[in-house]
Amino acid sequence: MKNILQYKPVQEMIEVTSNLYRLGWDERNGGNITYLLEEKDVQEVIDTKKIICNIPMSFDGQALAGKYFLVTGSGKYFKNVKSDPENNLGILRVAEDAHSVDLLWGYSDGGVPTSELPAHFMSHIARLEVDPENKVVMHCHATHLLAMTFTHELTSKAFSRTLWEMCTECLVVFPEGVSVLPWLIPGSNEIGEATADAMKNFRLVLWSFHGVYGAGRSIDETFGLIETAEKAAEVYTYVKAQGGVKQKISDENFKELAKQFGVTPNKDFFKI
Ligand code: 2HA
Ligand code: ZN
Repeated sequence: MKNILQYKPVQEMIEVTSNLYRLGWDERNGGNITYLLEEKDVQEVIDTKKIICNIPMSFDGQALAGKYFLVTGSGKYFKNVKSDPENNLGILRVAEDAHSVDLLWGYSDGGVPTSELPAHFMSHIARLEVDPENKVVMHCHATHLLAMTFTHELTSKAFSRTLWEMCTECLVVFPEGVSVLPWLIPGSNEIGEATADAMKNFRLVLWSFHGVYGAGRSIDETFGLIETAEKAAEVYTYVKAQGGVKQKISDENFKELAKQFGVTPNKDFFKI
């Protein structure tokens, strides 16, 4: 057996939670991450036949039955993942009954997976249908995006247009835009279903007055996606503080950009 602390997904999880904490996007127990793992890799670091405990889920995870995930713990602080990964992270396998998970490693003080497991697993199911290589779902309380949900019009179209206009790179990084959800109760199946529904068409979903969800093929890609949108929201904050927009990236510029980088902006938000 290889040392689990040398296992790349565990190392990546330590690094990204540390970065999210350092950036101030995951205070206290804020934020949660789920990372789909390859069975053969998991078998190299733990005995997958040894089940520590079985933890019920309140929704149907049939599409994920038998799949393995590295998941941040409920009530755990991202600040502490680096110094004690085995307590703050867990490796789970979705049980064959599809309504529970088997804990195979981690949560060493008797903990359980993130309270946002419904939103994460439902989002994985939605993303895997449109991108079989999707591996990561990440939630954090990115400061400027969160602030913008108090001051900006709360439609996906208006929000996406503004973010695209704040940094030239945005249209290239998230041409589909962002989906904006109204305020909903965290941890509920309702917010999970709404997030997953949005994830069929978007990799970035904003939870009004709460934070953001991102999905991607790797930790780097998902973090980079959130980071890019958050940077645009930060620029928006400065632009507002400096007295507002005096000139901007034109629709013509966007068309040239889309052509140059071979991306198709969301047709509902931008006419090419
Ligand atoms: O886990 O961020 O949305 C803490 C949260 C809930
Ligand atoms: Zn949250």
